Amino acid sequence: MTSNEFGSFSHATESQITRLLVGEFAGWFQDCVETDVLIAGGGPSGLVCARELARKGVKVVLVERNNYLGGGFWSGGFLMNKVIVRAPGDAVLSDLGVPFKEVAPGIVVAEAPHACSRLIAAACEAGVRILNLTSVEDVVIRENNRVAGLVINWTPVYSLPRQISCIDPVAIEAQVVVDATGHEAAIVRHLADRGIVSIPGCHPMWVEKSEDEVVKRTGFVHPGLLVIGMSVASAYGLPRMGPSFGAMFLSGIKGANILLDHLNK
Ligand code: 48F
Repeated sequence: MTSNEFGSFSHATESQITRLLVGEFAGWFQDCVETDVLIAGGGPSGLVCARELARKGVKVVLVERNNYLGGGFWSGGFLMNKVIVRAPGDAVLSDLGVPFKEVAPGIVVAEAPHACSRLIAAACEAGVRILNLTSVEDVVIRENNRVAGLVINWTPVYSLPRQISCIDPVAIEAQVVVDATGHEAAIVRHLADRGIVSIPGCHPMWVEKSEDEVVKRTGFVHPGLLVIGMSVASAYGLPRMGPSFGAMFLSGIKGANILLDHLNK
């Protein structure tokens, strides 16, 4: 046994650590493969929606292709780490316990790292199951093209040379899928590629119009598939909004409320 200034670390062997990791992950992942709500994208809208649902007792799995969560919420735009939120979106910052100051009537600014890390922690504390470094590569379809889940693979697989990356994906089934993949609207796009829906893409910037419209149009875009956040703008051809985050929060909350009704929770 070795020791240090704080005492000695508990006993462990290398094989034991490996076995514990595999066992814990396998059991946890088994529980993820069937869920109430499956959210693609861990940006501000996806995290707010996931937290809201999980804290009301809904089983939520969130899939994020990056190693880190937060999407565009780590920076307020143009590599500046302050985030702007227009009222009434600031209520979400208050709820998360994020400090902010009012810099113009109804416009507040917060530190992006503080706001983003609080939001991630809140989603984890609510019980959201998170699969990071995991990319959505397709949708699962049932009768009448209802979206019934997502096809996923580990993100690093897509960086491998093709000759060594013939690795089949796996799938997660869900009662409802949420597209929170931002401007890409990656899940809606999988349907559009098959001619099942159309996707106009977002229009040029107009913050005042965009934030209201994104919240208003948040909802089901197809059976089994709900859009929130900037995916709404891409799905409906709405203007983009730039670095203003109130609509991302309120779209996430509206999406969660629609799903609570839908799932009778
Ligand atoms: O882009 P993102 O932050 O989307 P959002 O929640 O918020 C948009 C704002 O950040 C900002 C804005 C308005 O304020 O214009 O851009 O709508 O987060 C989207 C997340 O989805 C992930 C991506 O890595 C990001 O973290 N994502 C995108 N495609 C996939 C994905 C995919 N195919 N599989 C898994 N994750």
